[in-house]
Amino acid sequence: MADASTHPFSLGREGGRDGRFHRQVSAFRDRPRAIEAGRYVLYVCRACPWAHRAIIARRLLGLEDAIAMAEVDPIRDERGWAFTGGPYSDPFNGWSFLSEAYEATDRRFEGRFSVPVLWDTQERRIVNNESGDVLRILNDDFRPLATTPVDLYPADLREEVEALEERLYETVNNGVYKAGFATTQEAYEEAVGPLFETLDWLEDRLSRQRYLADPERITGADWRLFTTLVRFDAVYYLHFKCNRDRIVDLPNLWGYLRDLYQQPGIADTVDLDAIKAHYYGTHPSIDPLGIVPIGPRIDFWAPHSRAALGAAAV
Ligand SMILES: N[C@@H](CCC(=O)N[C@@H](CS)C(=O)NCC(=O)O)C(=O)O
Repeated sequence: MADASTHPFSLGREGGRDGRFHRQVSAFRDRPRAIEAGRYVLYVCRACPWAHRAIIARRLLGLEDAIAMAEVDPIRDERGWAFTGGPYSDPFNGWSFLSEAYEATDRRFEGRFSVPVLWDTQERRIVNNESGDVLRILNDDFRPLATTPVDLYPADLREEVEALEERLYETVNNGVYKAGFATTQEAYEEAVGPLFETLDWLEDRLSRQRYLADPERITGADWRLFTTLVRFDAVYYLHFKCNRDRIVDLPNLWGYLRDLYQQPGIADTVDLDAIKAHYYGTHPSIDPLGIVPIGPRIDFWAPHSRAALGAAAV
C-alpha cells in the first residue's frame, strides 16, 4: 500500500504493488443503537454507485422523513469528499469535509473517507460505512419507521439474493473498478474477463425472468446491479475500458435497466451529469485532463416489454 503514492500513475492508497485495485475494507460495521426518526443522517454522493444504493433504499422504503440526508460535492480532491456549499452543504454538523465524520468517530482512522456514511447525531459517530450493511439496516432495523411495504430482502429469497449479490460485487460492481484501475495488462484482463462473463450470464438469465431473484419481486440484488448498469455506458465503457459491449447492445440487460429506471421514485435518484463529472474529473491517474465527454445519449425512458416476463417461471 505504501508504495502506491510513488507509482508514476498513483492510485492513492487503493492502488496495489501488483497492478491490481484493492478496495479497502469498510471500518465501521455497527448497527444503530436505537431506531428513532430524526436521529440519523445518511451522507452520500449522488455520483457514487455504493451511496446510490442507499439513496434508493431510503426512497423505496419511505424513510426520507425519518432519516435525513446530505450530499458531498461529486468532485473530489486529495482531501477527500467535501461540502462546498449550495446543494453540497452539511446542515447537520456544519462540516467542510466528510473526513470530519471519520475523525469524530475514530481519531486514529487512517483509511479513505468513503460514502455512504450512516451517522448517529446523538452518539456523534459513524454507525456504518458499508453500503451492503446500510441496505440491510434500512430494510430491517428501520422497518418500524418505513412507510411502504417494500422489502428488499424477503426472508424466502434472502439466501438467493445474498449469493447473487456476492457474485455481482466481485465481478460487476467492483469488477468495473478493478478493470479501470488496473495498472498492468494482466490485472486488467483478470477483471474485464469475469465482468463480461457475468454480464453474459445475466443477459441469459434475464431473457427468462424479469428480475434477478424472482419473476415479480425486485430485491436488493437488483438495485445493487442497477447502480452499476446505469453508469456503464456513460462512464465504465470509456473511462474504465469496459468496452466489449455497451449495455444498450445487450437487449435483455438493456430492457431490465430501463424497467428498473422507470420504477416510481428511481429516475430522479440518477444524476448522470454528477456521475460523469465525478468519474472523469476525479481520477487523474487514468484521466489526467479531466475533460467530461459529451455523450452518450441514452433514452432510459424508452418503452420496454419486461412486464410480460413477470409471470414466467424462473
Ligand atoms: N465498500 C464501500 C465502498 C464505498 C466506496 O468506495 N465509495 C467511494 C465512492 S464511489 C468513496 O467514497 N471513495 C472515497 C475515496 O476513495 O477517497 C461501500 O460499499 O460502502
